[in-house]
Amino acid sequence: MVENFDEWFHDILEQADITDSRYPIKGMAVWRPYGFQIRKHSMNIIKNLLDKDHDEVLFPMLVPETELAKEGIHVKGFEDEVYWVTKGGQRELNEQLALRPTSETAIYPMYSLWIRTHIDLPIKMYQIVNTFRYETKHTRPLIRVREITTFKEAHTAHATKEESDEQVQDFIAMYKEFFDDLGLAYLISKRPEWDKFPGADYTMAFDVIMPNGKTLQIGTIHNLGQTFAKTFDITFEDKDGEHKLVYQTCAGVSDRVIASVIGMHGDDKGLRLPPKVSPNQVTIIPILFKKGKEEVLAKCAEIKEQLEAKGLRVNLDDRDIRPGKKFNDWELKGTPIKLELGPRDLENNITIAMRRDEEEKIELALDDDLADNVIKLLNKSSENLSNQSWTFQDEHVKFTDNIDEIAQLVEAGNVVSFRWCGDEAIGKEIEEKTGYDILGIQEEISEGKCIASDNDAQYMALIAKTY
Ligand code: PR8
Repeated sequence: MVENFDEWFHDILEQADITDSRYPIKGMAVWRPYGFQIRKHSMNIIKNLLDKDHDEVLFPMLVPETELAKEGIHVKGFEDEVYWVTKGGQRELNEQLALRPTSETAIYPMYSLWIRTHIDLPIKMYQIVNTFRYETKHTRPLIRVREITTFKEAHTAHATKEESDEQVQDFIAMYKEFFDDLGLAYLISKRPEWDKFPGADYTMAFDVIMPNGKTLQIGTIHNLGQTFAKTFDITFEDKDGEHKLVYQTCAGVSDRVIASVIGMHGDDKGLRLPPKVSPNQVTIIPILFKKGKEEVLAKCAEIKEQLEAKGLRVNLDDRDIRPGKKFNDWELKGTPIKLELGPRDLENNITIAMRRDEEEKIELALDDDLADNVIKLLNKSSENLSNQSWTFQDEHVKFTDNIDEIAQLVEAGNVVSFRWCGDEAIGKEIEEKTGYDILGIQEEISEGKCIASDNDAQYMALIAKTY
């Protein structure tokens, strides 16, 4: 799987009924029922986190060209990626309309109307929408799509720069919680100047390391400073009656999060889904013989009810096919726990539990504690997936002081950390020489020399092969 991860990833999406890429537009796939459930559960997690502190809104999908074009740096960053609506029926539109690639230019003109005085601040809103980007790099389902179907974008405005910096930290904490729930290990870095969001003062990014060693950016938080406030005239009257520009931030995560869940946890047999997002947390597989069939099925239905009463998502696979096929299907689809029940188990009043993340088979008594015991196993499974991800990451970040060693380490499937002076020209030189991307800086340091110059090092930085 590690050797041909891209192929594995492509195949598993089809085999496990996640998405179907045969839709006749490049970069746009169909969510199939099983994938849609994973999408729904993961969306609910982030939605609940956002709901604590943000108001949900919904803006139109079309943005007038005049608004999109207002913020020069921003539009430059997106101009090659915008889809345009130019006609209404047979008529050319007076003004062409952009399909939002992201919604700054849709939202901020309205913020300018809504924000009047300091009591309107902070404003914290989010929406979960589809956005469109005419990506020119190789498209891949979930990873680089032209229609992002679950773009969770949050937009905030504040009275002071300090508050906006705090907001960035709050988003980081929120995304950590989200990714922790999915058992994903992540690297956090401050993107280099040349790779920040168009129009941002600075960008903080979360990256995961996929099994083939390539990194995937799965979430970004941008401090927008006052750039958009100036462009869209977003001002407020402060306590002293003075008119001031707001400070803004925005943050976003996409379908890529699901790609990471699939990629980071999967194995040769298929998906290994974290219980929090798995469509079925438990799949019950009856082992049926002619004799005692009714009793076994009745008991399975009873177990299903017992577990559902504790809030679990349970599937009873009573399809008329061989149990072996059912086991394979659910291995492939990654149900965290399978419960097997045959006539002999029924006689012994037990069921055999199998965790997808481990080989071990566990006997559970069919008593009142069954649901609690299953929940314990689910928790262990979550924890194990998370530990495995973090261990993988720890083993795949390697430090070097020698620029000539970077290629060898990256080609062996690692992300490389190195000391850097922070100079942009030197940074670009490092990228050019190695052919990889600097993800960003992890922390400030005060020891050692830059890997590529005589300058003192300022930062510990990361470089990788990226998606
Ligand atoms: C913003 N504005 O837009 P960002 N396919 C899948 N996922 C993608 C793609 C793609 N083609 N492009 C980006 N992403 C800001 C923040 C509102 C919200 C994912 O930021 O352009 C990446 O994981 O950095 C990225 O981190 C996230 O969307 C946000 O996009």
